[in-house]
Amino acid sequence: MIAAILPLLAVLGLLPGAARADNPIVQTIYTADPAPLVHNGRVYLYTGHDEDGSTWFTMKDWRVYSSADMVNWTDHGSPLSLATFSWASANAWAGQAVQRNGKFYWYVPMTVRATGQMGIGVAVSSSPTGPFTDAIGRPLVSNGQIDPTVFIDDDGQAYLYWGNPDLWYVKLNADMTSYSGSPTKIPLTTAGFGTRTGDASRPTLFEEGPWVYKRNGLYYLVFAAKCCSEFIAYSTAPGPTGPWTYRGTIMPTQGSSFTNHAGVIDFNGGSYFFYHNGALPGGGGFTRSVAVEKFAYRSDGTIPTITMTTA
Ligand code: FUB
Repeated sequence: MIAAILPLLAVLGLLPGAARADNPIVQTIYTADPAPLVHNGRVYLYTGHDEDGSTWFTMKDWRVYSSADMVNWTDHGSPLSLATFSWASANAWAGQAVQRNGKFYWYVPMTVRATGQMGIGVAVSSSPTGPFTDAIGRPLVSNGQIDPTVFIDDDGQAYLYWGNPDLWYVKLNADMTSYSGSPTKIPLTTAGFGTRTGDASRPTLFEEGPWVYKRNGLYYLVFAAKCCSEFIAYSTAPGPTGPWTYRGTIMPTQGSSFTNHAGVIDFNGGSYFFYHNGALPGGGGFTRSVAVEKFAYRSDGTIPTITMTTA
């Protein structure tokens, strides 16, 4: 029995004396699209779940892990799945959770059964590990685009950003489950998001997977750039809606995956960059694994190049 449990403990960094969690963070299943959340002295890591042997992004549920030290990770299972949303039919893709007023709101994209298009739902729980329920019983937004990131500014205004091929945002109301005004397109200029060559329909590097946050008064928009050997790049702005200035590449590679997808946090005095690749045995573009690297911002707030420790 002990012999059977030891490997599981080891991959989750749970062995006594473990100094550092190995990458990938999760070595028991394939996980993708990491979205970390710091709450009450722990990092909660929300991920997607690639099925064994997948040949497409046939994802059905999301997973939660947590850690108090970035070494030992606890597996909280799957508190959210397509089955949570009566209106959804497929494609449990990249989301992000946030805490407000003692509740946790998890924004996730899925196929809307009635239209066949991607839409974004919002699930709610009183615990970061769930269980989560569908907060409104319908998509919050539904324009065929994906990869929501949620950000609450210091003045309490919350924003939801998402998109591929465009980049959209909307101002969320304080209830976090409705919004004011209409979804607005962020202008994808080459000054804001870099220059892509070889695809006249997509002149900038922005592909998908936006991740918005604020640090020392500067707004950051980290994103997956240029399908289909995606790398992670970022832009900064003086405000939550821009104007954005392209700042360059953070992580130049995607390992043996062809996508990459980032989440960035500060925790216990360190800065951490989460991403995914295909580093587990059998891994690849549809069998991905989440990983993390510690890094330090430069004194001017720019982000250095970050290298994968496994690919
Ligand atoms: O995991 C499915 C999709 O792949 C995500 O929505 C994209 O960001 C890419 O990682």
